Amino acid sequence: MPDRSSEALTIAQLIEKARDLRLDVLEMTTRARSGHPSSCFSAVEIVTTLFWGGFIRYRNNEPHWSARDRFIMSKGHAAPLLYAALAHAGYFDREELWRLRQIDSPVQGHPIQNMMPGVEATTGSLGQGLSIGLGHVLGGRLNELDYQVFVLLGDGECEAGQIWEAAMAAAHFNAENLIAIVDYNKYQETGPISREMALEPFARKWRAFGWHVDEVDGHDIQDIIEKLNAALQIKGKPSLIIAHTVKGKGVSILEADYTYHGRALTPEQAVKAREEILCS
Ligand SMILES: Cc1ncc(C[n+]2csc(CCOP(=O)(O)OP(=O)(O)O)c2C)c(N)n1
Ligand SMILES: [Mg+2]
Repeated sequence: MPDRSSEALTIAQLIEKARDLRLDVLEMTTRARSGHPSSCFSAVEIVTTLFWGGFIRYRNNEPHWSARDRFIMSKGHAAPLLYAALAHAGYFDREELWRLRQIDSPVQGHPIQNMMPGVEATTGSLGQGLSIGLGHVLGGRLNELDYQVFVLLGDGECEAGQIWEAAMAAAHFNAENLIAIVDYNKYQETGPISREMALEPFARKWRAFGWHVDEVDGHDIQDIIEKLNAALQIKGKPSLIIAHTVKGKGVSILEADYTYHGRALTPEQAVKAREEILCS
């Protein structure tokens, strides 16, 4: 199996890739006139680093390669970001992205397992992805495969009870091949996390559940690389990385107003957003 770091892009290339993914998500959701661009933008650097920082080992021509690392987009409403990453990773033609949310399109508004190559899990009903990830870890153990499982969670998603059931189980099973990353953008659908249902003291809760916990600036690719490398070294317990992010990162209109959750930009707004992304 290839060494993770051997396939990594440079930091400058990763920043460029992140910009390309943001632009594609913007284009997809603007054309579809729906979707969750702000939920994608907070996670762009995390997903970019996982795919091209040398962390996820995959074969785009063999999506079911048994030893592949698994990436579960548990916050399934960020599907456009997942599809953009998979297209850039060569799983399918980038033209497919423009079919987002069309009737009978396989590029559905939320990911459906195997409907597009590389989509590992059906998600969108929040709270399930960590359990799915743990299932993959336990399956790998049974099959004597040492792959890594990465799960991307939303912070609002962590208000769901099943997350904590999975957290407890993962620690019980010493799931050291499980790394969960929380996109801690401080907002869920209807408002600030602190108002709707506070998570703090968040890190302490996960530690109390038996996890290794680290925190990261979720838009600083170098920092993400370091924290992922540290998590890969942890033995005997699962790892959680709390990524502090900005919802809508890179587009001022989205950063400024959480009510844009689940709303695409108009074509006119998108022109300005594109300029902002290109200038960032
Ligand atoms: C079980 C469930 N309940 C409610 C929803 C509706 N919903 C979609 S996105 C969302 C907010 C999620 O917030 P967060 O996890 O913080 O994601 P963000 O968009 O901030 O990245 C909600 C409540 C859902 N998809 N699934
Ligand atoms: Mg959130």
